[in-house]
Amino acid sequence: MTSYAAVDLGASSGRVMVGRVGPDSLELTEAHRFPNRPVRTPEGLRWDILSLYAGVLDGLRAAGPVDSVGIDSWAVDYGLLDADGALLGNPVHYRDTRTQGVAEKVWATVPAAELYAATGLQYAPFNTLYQLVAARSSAQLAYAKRLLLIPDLLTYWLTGEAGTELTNASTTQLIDPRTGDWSYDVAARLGIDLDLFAPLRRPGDPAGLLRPGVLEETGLTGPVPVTTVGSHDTASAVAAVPAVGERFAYICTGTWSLAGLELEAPVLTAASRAANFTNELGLDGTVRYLRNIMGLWLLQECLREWGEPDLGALLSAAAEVPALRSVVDAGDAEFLAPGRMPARIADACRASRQPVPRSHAEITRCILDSLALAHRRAVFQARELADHPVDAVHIVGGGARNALLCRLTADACGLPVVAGPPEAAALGNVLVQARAHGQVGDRTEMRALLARTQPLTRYEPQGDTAAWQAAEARLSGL
Ligand code: LFR
Repeated sequence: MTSYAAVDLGASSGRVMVGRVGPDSLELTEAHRFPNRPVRTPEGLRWDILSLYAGVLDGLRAAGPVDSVGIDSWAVDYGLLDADGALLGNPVHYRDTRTQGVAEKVWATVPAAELYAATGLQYAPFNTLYQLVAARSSAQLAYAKRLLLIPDLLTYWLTGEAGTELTNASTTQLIDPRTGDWSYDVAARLGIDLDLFAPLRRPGDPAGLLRPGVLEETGLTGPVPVTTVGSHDTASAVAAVPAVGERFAYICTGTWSLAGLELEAPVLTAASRAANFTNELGLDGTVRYLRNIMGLWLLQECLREWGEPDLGALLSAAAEVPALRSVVDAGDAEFLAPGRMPARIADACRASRQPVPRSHAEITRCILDSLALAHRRAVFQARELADHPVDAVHIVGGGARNALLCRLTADACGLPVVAGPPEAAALGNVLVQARAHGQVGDRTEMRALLARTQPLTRYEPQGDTAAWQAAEARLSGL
């Protein structure tokens, strides 16, 4: 048995998991879980990166002896370092408003169609490219000598070595998905200095050894290597989709729903751009062809406002509410910012002349119906735009535990849903480390090991297809 520590940071919590891998076994246990609480400072919404780093150290201490460590987190955000390697300020949260109106400025220099053809990335206001243009005249950026994406920053603090992991770099909108190298032309035209980025590294590459100070603080005995994994959490989660064959779609659920396909090559067509599909990079040169859907963020924000009621009871009550009474566009950037979520959902229903959900159960049902509908839309469009057959939909991540969401997604798509594993990102992180240490083979073997060892639940489609079609038509007409 070999033990790997997987540090997996999500937008609302971080965890350090320990994966134990044997010849035909894979077990995951949680060593430590800690909250991730963004802070609204006078400058805007910021990540509390020091408390996250403290959580990582606590987690490594709780994990005990491990053979390697890997780190993944959400994408696009970064820390800036000065010439001494010291962090300049708290990393800006991707939900901060600084990028409002920036895209239009960027498109005046590099038209949106050209940007898509060069980078294959969906439009999202928070892509690193827009964040860097928003920060253009800031003192911090002027002083910065190094930019490290969040998992690369934590790796740097753990090992002293700086790199830019490719799957996460592909979310910056500065990478060409055909070559896996920087999009030099786009960067030059927008005045973005690519020298800020440390050299690219790929999942499986060594990322240094835990520094003596880290060993001391965590009680670990060295040497302990840090191994580069798919450091974008979604890349790690897709690596852990327990699919057999290639005819599958996946939905990585958590704060976001990332719904799409694993492809061998990017789809850079005008139709794909119009549908706002992204071509992010995955393991072994694969493309994560997917769309961002607001996801369980909609529900998390309501729960926060309602004082965190019991989720199980709420979901049971939501299951009893009549289906598809009101739906909102769960892909709408209107829902990106935090705050007043129940009211914003009610407003969206009112504006589209649908019944306004009032009780907690009704609002929850509206959210889950809307998510299932957005899942359907993304799976159907991806299948068509990439001309790729889909026999089953895999739901991985936290939403795999939400039976109502899984059932509604199966019904909406008219396809079987295979739900699990819920800790897909951590498992993908562990498996890439295991692979780098020669313990598992290629992606197919990794997936087969997951399918054999992880409990999965299958949902056969049962719903009324016509009702979902009608809801889709209603939504398209909004
Ligand atoms: C999911 C995720 C998405 C990315 C969003 C923002 O955790 O990484 O893939 O679009 O967060 O970084």
